[in-house]
Amino acid sequence: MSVPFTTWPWQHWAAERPDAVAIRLPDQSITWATLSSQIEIYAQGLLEQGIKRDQLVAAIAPNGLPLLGLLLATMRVGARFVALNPRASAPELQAQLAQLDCDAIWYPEGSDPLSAETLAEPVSSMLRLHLQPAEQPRLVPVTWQPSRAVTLTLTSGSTGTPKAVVHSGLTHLASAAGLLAWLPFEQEDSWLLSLPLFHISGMAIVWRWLYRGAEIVVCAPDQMETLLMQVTHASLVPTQLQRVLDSDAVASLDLKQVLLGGAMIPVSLTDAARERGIECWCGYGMTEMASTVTAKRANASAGVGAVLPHREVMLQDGEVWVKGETLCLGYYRNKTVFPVSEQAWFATKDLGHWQDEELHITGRADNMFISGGENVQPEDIERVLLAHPQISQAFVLPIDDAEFGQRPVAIVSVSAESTPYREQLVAYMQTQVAAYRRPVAYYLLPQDVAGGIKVSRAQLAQWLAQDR
Ligand code: 4YB
Repeated sequence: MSVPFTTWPWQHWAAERPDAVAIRLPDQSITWATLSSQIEIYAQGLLEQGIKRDQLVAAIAPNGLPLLGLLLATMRVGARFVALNPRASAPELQAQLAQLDCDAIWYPEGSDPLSAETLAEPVSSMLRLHLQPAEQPRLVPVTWQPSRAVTLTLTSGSTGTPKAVVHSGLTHLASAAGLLAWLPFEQEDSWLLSLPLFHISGMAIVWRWLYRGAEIVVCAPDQMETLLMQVTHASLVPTQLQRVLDSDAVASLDLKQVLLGGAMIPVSLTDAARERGIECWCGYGMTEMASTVTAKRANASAGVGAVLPHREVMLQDGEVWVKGETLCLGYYRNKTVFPVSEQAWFATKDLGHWQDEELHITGRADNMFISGGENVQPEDIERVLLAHPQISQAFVLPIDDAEFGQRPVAIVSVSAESTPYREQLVAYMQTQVAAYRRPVAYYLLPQDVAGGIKVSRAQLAQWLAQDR
């Protein structure tokens, strides 16, 4: 990909279309010209507080203008930005900050995500940043160098210990360019920042906006449903779309495209959306590849589409390997960026196959377990459960068993909990899958695990072992 900008993307758009709206908020619009000058002033504010090139700035806040502004101002001074989940507990956040060895931390005035009185070293001596305009404006002596590291994004993967994935402006822009070569997103369109900036799916929205010079719509998480009615584009995980379809808001939507991803996307869901006039795109991607790798307009097939420009996909022994211009610079450890692998290819641990030039994802290699000598792939059973009209979410996990080694149990969300869902599911599964793949127990998905964008299997396993 040839680099599309010779200067910071917002400065490019401020020169090209100064009066066009860049950011829309529930009560205010900001043009590219205003945005660009504000970023200068806030970037100078960071310099005054001592932030330097290559330092790491951590932010703990829900999506909103301050968080987005800090991301842009941090990049502007040549520092690196990492957003952390504001819903994580204080000990979790402190552990992440310590592991990242951050130079500075920002969180909104009035919030106390780290529980200040329990702050311990090294976090207690990290610089506490304020989002403030410069007192004595001066030039920010950092130029746009697209291959420099700009963001870190935590991804938990299968191990549970999050890895910090480093991307440059170039890897992010290559991701945006490739998706937008297929998915129409024009300058008069608006993309809702509908997923958190601490996840690659939220970060990718920012770079599509910067790449196109279109409009981004930013709101607090509790205003999302209202603002969905005022945008042309949104990225959603399948459960979010299900919630939208179940709500009254669906009647007044003006959405042109919804990009889905992050988990298996049931065809029944995209069919139901189309019936309400919402066109869906299905994507498959991961943090290491700056979000989407394959995509397609939703259709009758359960596949995840073909490989987007600037990426490559290869299957080896049934596992998906990826590479390309969107591949991250590496993982961040001990203030150093380590390449994700020795080769150019990254092993996703996802299992897949090609069918009619389309990639199909069948599950993750590391979710497989053995029951009575037979291989059980949980996602195969989950797909059958999800085809049941009452089930909106399904997870299958192993529990230890003296006779079989391990056996599957199912954790589900059902549409009407009052009905005797267990009996129905037992009868249904008897007609659908072989005995060794039938769950030996059914549980309802606990609310505290269901929140957030992705249900963690590690957390579900812990819940099964302790709290059930
Ligand atoms: C899948 C999967 C799929 C991921 N089927 N398993 O902009 C986007 O592409 C987007 C739009 C809406 C919602 C999410 C996204 C994403 O970026 C998702 C990217 C993501 O989930 N990254 S991750 O690092 O947190 O997890 C990656 C893993 O998620 C993959 O390795 C797969 O196991 C799984 N996954 N899309 C089935 N369509």
